[in-house]
Amino acid sequence: MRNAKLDAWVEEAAALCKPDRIHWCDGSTAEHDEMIRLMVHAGTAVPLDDAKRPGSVLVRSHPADVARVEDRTFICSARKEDAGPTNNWAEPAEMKATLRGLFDGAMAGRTMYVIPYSMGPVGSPIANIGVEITDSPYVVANMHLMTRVGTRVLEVLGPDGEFVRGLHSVGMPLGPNEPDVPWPHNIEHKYITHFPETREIMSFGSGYGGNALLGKKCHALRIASVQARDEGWLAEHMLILKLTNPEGKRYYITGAFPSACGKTNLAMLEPTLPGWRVETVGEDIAWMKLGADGRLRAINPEAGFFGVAPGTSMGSNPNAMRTLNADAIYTNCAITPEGDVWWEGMTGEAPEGMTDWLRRPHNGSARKAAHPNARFTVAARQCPVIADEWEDPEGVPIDAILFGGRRSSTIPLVTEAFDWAHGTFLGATAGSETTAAAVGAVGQLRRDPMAMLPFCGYNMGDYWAHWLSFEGRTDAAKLPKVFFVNWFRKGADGKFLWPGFGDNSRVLKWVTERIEGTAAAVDSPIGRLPAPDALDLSGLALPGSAMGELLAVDVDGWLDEVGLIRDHFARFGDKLPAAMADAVDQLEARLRAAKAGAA
Ligand code: TSX
Ligand code: MN
Repeated sequence: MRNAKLDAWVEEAAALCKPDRIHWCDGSTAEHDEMIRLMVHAGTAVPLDDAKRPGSVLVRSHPADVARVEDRTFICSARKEDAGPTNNWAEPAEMKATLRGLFDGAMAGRTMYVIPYSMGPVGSPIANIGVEITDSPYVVANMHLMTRVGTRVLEVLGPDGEFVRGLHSVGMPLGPNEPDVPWPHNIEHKYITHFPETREIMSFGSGYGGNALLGKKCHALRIASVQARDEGWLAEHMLILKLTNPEGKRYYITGAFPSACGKTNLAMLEPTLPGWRVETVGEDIAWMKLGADGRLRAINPEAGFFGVAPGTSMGSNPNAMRTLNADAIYTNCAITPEGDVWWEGMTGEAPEGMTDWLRRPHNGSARKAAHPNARFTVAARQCPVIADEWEDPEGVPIDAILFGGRRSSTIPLVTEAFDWAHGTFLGATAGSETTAAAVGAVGQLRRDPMAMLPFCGYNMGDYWAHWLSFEGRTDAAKLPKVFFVNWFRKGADGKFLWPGFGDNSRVLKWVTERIEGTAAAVDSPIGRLPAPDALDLSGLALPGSAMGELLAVDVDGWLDEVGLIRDHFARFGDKLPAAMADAVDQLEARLRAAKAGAA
């Protein structure tokens, strides 16, 4: 059973890109093995030691193609204002003309792979089908792990089903006698473009991560956020975790965090509180739709993890380390003489005799062994704490939404929103201080609303209006409770006040008790805070003053924050929903009243 629109589009793409051959992906193990073999023979991949890392390879990219390229990422909506002030915009017809020039003959000497994939369990009412055309076997192998690929998807698509079109090329055609290179890409021209109105993605010149694996950020966030607005649901940059308390009661919590806040670590947490259990439904993206019962239900549209390797260890995330025991693709890590991978933070000391990600000896070098954005790709089903219901086509009912950021001052350990609109405000004002993991100055505050700054496919002001609209779509009591968390507040001595990691289960416990109405909270100008003694600190030896500092509302600090929030909101002009402007006015009024009362 052929899909006529798909056949026509593949024919059109082949006529433009002029590949040597076309391969329709079936998603089989044999096909995956073939992609790995092709990469090994081309010098792209190195097989790892069969005893230490069975079925796994290390890939090293070109040093000029190591991360998403936000300045080369475009939203090509018909109207510029629909892209908004946080996106690069280009006129769709002009961008298509530029891209047609670049894609013309771009796959010469290469194979054009056609990858039918499902974001979400195949056939789920919340899932969505896409097709990526690519000339990169690395992309095919990663898409095998990150999405559901193959024949079953074509069956669900049917003869006239709709799908998101993603055309990708590394942008390096090969002449008749030209040898391939280990990491083909185009050093001069890189374009990651989205056409939200026609549900199309065109990506040229990069083979790396979110630039090239089009199901993830391009489809599941940028295009899907527009589909979600049009159809009344949410496509979010969120983990989904299942939390079970000692009585066996289950809760489902989503969380949006900017990069370098440990989102993957939280999704796979090992609680220090006895009897509590965290299991993973997803660690990067959540698609949430209102169910027949009026509750938000979430699926993880992905099938794998494409995680940042540096910093991942048996200490920070033992369940991620256990997931990586076999059948993983590592990108831009270092390799040991024994054929194992290594990255900064994996173990206390760097092994002797490594070759770094630039293929150079590491001994005695001042350079990092792994690139700071080195990655692992692995199937989610290998995670030892993957939740049984992670592939439930109906999704899981969401009880709470966490927003967070890395903030050394001002923001308390946990704050509960007064209501949905206030929760939307907390998400809209989220920000994080930059770390050494990204380029630029360290410790600068960057606003990253809902952790969606690089991923929202339309005007962020309209996006907040869409969030606000959920209060009118269902009973307010059925919406998840919203919280803001900050694991990174520092004391006067510059040290982290909160131990973080497994002890974050203490905050999650309070969240569930707020859902049940059994834990005490106190109203503050900024939201509801845990009452003294409401957080379970049993077995935790914190210095006497730490809890007070973690939950303190520094009114003057917050009045400064109000000014920063006003600057942030000013970018959105008249697209800023009135409820968001009101929320900042009300916050300021509550802070001024508190200050007058204290004086
Ligand atoms: O992932 C982190 N989480 C969430 C865990 C579920 N990290 C790592 C951030 C980089 C990705 C954290 N770092 C967390 C955290 O909760 N907290 C911190 C800060 C911190 C770092 C080290 C210590 C304590 C706090 N160590 C000691 O106190 C010994
Ligand atoms: Mn992400």
